Amino acid sequence: MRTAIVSPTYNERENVEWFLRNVREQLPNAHIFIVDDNSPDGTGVEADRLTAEISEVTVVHRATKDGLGSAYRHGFDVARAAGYEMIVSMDVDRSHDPSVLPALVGAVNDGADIAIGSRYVPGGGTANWPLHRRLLSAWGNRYTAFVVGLQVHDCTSAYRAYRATALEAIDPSSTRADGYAFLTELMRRAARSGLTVAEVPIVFVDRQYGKSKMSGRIVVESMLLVTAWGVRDRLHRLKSLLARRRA
Ligand SMILES: Nc1nc2c(ncn2[C@@H]2O[C@H](COP(=O)(O)OP(=O)(O)OP(=O)(O)O)[C@@H](O)[C@H]2O)c(=O)[nH]1
Ligand SMILES: [Mg+2]
Repeated sequence: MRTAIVSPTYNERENVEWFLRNVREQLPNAHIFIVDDNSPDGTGVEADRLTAEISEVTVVHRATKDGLGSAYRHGFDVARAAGYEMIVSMDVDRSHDPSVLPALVGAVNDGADIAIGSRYVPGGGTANWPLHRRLLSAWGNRYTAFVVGLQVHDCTSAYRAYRATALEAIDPSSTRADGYAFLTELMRRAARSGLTVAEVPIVFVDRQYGKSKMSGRIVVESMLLVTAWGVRDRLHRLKSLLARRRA
């Protein structure tokens, strides 16, 4: 399958060259789209310079920082319009190990609609994350899976491979959330569309270079949205149950 990698960047100057070289080594034929939001540290300029040395790289420049969700939505649209049959989403900050790429892409080639790089299946985990971050992520995921009724163990991992037809069914452009909630919303839609999801174990490595864009606002956005979806789904079920009784 013709494959594209979509990777948003904001101030990843210390990471972008490492990222491009390692992804190129793992998947020699995949096209890489970097979506840069005019990083003040010059990540976009550095990525442009590297296109001369590393094949099949396109840098998509956007004028202002508009959030991770928005950058992924934009990158997915660009890759789909270019006709790629499989689209991988991946962070640039070295948290997503490029050596997992063949397994991730392999799972979609073997028939899955979506393959998730998962921290919460046997063999997966997190390296050098502080305790509060580990607990927040692990319990956030359990809470989300329970409330939204997902069978997936890691619904906030951004490291994923999608069949283009799966993205079409999910329609990411019509989502609004920005942080983890964006990733969860895509999984919720995938489940509703009956798409098959495979999980490939990953060990998530905390970033060593550059600054985290994680914030309290992102966590709150995610928890509120998940709770609202849970309540809405249950009300919906209750209503159809009552309607059936009355009939
Ligand atoms: N284009 C664009 N990329 C972004 C934006 N925010 C984050 N990114 C990129 O999205 C990826 C994930 O962002 P991170 O800052 O690592 O967020 P995180 O993974 O949730 O948190 P940490 O790993 O703790 O930093 C990285 O490649 C970032 O450079 C944004 O507003 N615009
Ligand atoms: Mg990160």
